[in-house]
Amino acid sequence: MPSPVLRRALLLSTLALACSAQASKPLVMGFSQVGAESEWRSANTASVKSAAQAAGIQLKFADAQQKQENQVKAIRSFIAQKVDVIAFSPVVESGFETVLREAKAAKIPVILTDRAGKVSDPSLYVTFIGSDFVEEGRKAARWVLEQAKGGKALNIAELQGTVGSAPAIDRKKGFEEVLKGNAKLQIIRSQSGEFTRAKGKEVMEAFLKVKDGKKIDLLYAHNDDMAIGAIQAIEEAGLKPGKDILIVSIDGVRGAFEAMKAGKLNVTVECNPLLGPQLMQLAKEVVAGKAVPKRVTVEEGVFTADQAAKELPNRKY
Ligand code: GYE
Repeated sequence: MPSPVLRRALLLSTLALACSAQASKPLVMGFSQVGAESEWRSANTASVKSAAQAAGIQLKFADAQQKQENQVKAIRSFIAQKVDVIAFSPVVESGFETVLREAKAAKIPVILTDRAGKVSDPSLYVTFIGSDFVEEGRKAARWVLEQAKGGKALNIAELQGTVGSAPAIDRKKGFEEVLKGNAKLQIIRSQSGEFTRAKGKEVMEAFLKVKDGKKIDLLYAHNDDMAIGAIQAIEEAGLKPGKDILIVSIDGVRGAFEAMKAGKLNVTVECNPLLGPQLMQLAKEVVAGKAVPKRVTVEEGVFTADQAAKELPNRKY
């Protein structure tokens, strides 16, 4: 039988070991990504993965392939695995209420990232980090207004993002808000290109085939990938993108800068996908029980074709 002093020393060292094991246990994050639909998304995924690694956070990553049902399944499986925190970028705005209640009941904090979600009870998520999509739509429209100076009329075609997604809803809203009341700037065609190049091209082809006597003067695409797809369609129709049809899109990915350098895209509104480091920081604070702001936004700019060559080497995505 060890002496009482030795027993106490043994007990203390066992406790210390247990505590340090607890302290070094990595935080586990379940992350449900939208998919791999665009250059933006790939950059966002890379940022989340590398930031998790740098922060010593164990990441359980699930790709929803642009389907809400896959996201709901992924979130349920994160709950079953008792992760420390769940982060996800909602494919569409509504329909997550039930699964978010399940996460709350399991006491797992949820962080919304990139895309907002609509819930009746704001306590169902801790914080939302992402861009101001309405403002991005306004920035695109302000550029359109400049092109229409002197009372020029412009027929506008719009390629919308995924139906029901926050960026598609908000980018349309901000754009229309700025153009409102200007009879010479009309959106004559508008359809979803699902944020992909292939669909952007397909829908633009259809737009160009409509025989109603209205010529498209300007294209507003809710992301660069759809604009890049549309550029192909415009060229195949024998027209010059960036000249015969002016093009404004959103994201600011490398492909957009290359298209601007080639004179085929006129302007891109920046939307920063490199949210990983901020997300990991927030996750640590949330799990540690610290108070965090309910909304965290990202600073962004607007780039025109004449800036493309100079800016291209600085682009990180
Ligand atoms: O603009 C688009 C992507 O949610 C902000 O999703 C994101 C959007 C981005 O597919 O390229």
